[in-house]
Amino acid sequence: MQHPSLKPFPGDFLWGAASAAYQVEGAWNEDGKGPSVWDIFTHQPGTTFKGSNGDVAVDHYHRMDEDVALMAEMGLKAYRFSVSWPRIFPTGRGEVNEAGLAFYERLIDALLARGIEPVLTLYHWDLPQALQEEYGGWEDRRIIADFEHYCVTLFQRFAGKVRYWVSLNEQNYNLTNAYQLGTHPPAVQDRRRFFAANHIAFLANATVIKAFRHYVPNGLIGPSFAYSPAYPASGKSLDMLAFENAEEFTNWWWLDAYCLGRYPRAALAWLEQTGEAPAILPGDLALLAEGKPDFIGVNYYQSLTFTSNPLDGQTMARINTTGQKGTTPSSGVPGLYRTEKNPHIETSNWDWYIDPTGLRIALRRLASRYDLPLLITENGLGEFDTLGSDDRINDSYRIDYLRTHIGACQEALQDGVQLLGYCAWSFTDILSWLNGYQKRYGFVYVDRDETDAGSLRRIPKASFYWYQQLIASNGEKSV
Ligand code: BGP
Repeated sequence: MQHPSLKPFPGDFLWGAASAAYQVEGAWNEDGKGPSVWDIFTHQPGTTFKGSNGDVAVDHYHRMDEDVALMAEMGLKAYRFSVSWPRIFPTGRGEVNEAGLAFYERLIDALLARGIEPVLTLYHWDLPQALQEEYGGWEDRRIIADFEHYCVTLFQRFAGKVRYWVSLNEQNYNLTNAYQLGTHPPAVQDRRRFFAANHIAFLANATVIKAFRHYVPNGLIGPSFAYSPAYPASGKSLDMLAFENAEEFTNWWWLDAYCLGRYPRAALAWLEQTGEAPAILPGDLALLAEGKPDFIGVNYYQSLTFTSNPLDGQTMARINTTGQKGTTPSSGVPGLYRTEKNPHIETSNWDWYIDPTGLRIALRRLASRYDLPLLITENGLGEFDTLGSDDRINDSYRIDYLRTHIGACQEALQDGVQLLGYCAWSFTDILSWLNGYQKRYGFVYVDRDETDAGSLRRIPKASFYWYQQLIASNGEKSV
């Protein structure tokens, strides 16, 4: 569709930016916080880029007032952050740690005082280590009650202050790394265990959404999903079939479970034949149907292109974590699909495709299939940034990325998509889980690297001032 003209963004559009607890807070063992699986994992040699970890991160825990002041200066309308479960329940359950709740209450109050809408993520991967050790975390159904208790504690405390809630962040990406690639804790490589843990996470997600209806009747809740829309490598029928396989196994498997309360048929049939299908107990599907979201949180970074893959073909491969362009191998599932280079789309230094039209396609596919409002909970460009001798960071490549992707949002709105807002990833520079501090995403530069916590000084980049203008003009001024 080529629209002759575009309507302006809605007046209440949420112009935002995002972060996650482990990636910004630091203070990993302060004020009663218990260890998360990431605290333990990153302290083991060889697990992350140059041994980087979130012990200090960008010290947001101690610099929260300064960070919120910068958000206000920028004119943000929304700030998405996550709560660290082991800050609230150091061992996952039992006694609540009031100091943890108080930290988030101060953050929420500081945001509200400046007219910034808090968007609270309940789970951005930092599972309490105690629950991992006690019963294997997401592999045991006992986690459902513990997760519900933790979430209800937050619902009760913040119901009157927080309207937008995200349940699980990128269950698809996190559990694929945790149980297929072995690159996130607990570093397992076992597809059967992957599908089993993933099923339990769906049940936990539906359970807290059900509880949410009772405790936060005026709020809105949904999961954030890492959506890379699939493309076929060519018009050949077998590439089209591979693309259908990829869409069904890497996307609809999650989104159908969240939004329709069931698994896609062909994918489930395949997994039943390979013996990898999760155990679906009586009552599970009814629970999924009772816990459907109000919106879908969309984390969009890139599209992916697929071709066919024989039964003895390409298996899953690890992502580029160095920023050396052109080093990402093909990755796939034998008998289903494998990724293929797309020669038509340029990439970042980490080989992520820069594809704004892919975002429009993503939003339209989701809106048409699920008929739900969408909220972009992450979108941004991870790149090397250089701090100039004049203390400036001219990240024009990031501005180009954001401008074109926000343009795609405006076109998607014209296409009929109900888009509530756009949260760029990320507000400040942050710890990238597997890429250290060199892969920067922020509007605000933070002076530190992998080995040295540095001065942690905050320096707004050129993109900061660009986004400030864009917000002030409600999306009109994207010069
Ligand atoms: C998403 C995560 C974020 C963030 C982002 C960028 O998967 O939800 O937490 O890390 O991706 O990823 P990366 O840091 O690997 O570049």
